[in-house]
Amino acid sequence: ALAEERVLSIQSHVVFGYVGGKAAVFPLQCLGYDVDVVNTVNFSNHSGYGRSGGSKTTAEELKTIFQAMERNELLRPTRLLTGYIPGAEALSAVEKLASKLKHAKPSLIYLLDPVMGDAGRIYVAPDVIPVYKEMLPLATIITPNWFEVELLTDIKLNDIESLHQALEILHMKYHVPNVVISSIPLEPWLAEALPPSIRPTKHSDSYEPHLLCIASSFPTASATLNGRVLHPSQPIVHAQCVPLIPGYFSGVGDLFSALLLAHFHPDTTPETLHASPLSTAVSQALSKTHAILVMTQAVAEALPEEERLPSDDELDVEDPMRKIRRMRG
Ligand code: PXL
Repeated sequence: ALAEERVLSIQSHVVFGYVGGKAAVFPLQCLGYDVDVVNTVNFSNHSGYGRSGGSKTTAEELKTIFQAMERNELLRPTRLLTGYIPGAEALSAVEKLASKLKHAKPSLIYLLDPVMGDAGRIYVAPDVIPVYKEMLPLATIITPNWFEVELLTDIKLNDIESLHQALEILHMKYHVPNVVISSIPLEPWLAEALPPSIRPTKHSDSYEPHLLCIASSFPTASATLNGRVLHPSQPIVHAQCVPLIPGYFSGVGDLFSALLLAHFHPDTTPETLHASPLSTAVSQALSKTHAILVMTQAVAEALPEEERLPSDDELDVEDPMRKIRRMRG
């Protein structure tokens, strides 16, 4: 079946480096998917650098591309992946396409990554927020980070109660069946709230730096536990901690979302309370993303100092370790 699977990927293109489509398309192809690629921007590099050159694809240009594809009968994805789309008008054009595809083919698997910002910094036009809220009911899976969950739900996440509330809004108000929040900085209050079985060990009163990944899904009518049918009244939440790899990486979220979409097989993965199509895909995406980061870090460390470009200072970004320490106070 995989041979016939076709992903339509709508996200950014950068010449240098691996974010957006550059991070997503090759892994999807390696996993056997045909990938149709729409570039939402054509930039020299990602926005973490002080400057970049290039242009955004206008809403008109996107509509022209979608229209021509439709007329030529080239619009036939089984899966849709959307990422960095920096303006509201362009995002509305993508919304119309997603809606058309979903209604024409209800089995379409749509992974919507609401790329808006990270750690309190928004890097798209803020008027995309209401458009993303409107698009949520079309999605099969969404992959917001911690900050993007706050923007989508208008809930400040500062305890387990607010996290539950935010998940409830995404599932019940916006009807998103699968929500994955990856790379949550594991602050002490969050670590304390985890079941001991997944809590990292404590060394001299503090936890080793970890990121938490949460996958929350609504069981479908056919979900079972020990042979008994589960009733879809409560979401099933899986959580996993991964050791934080120190350093600054870009495009990790884009890579993770692509891998998650590639490994999500709702028709062939059994659904139980312990494992679901979502949790199975998340654990594969997490382990592969982690392996790639370990190799990336090893390559960076082997380079002579002056070639380790771009450095954090040049990028004007904060080291995630420092960020976690700052957030912990
Ligand atoms: O990784 C998200 C992303 C994708 N595409 C472009 C970006 C960013 C984040 O900065 O700048 C162009």
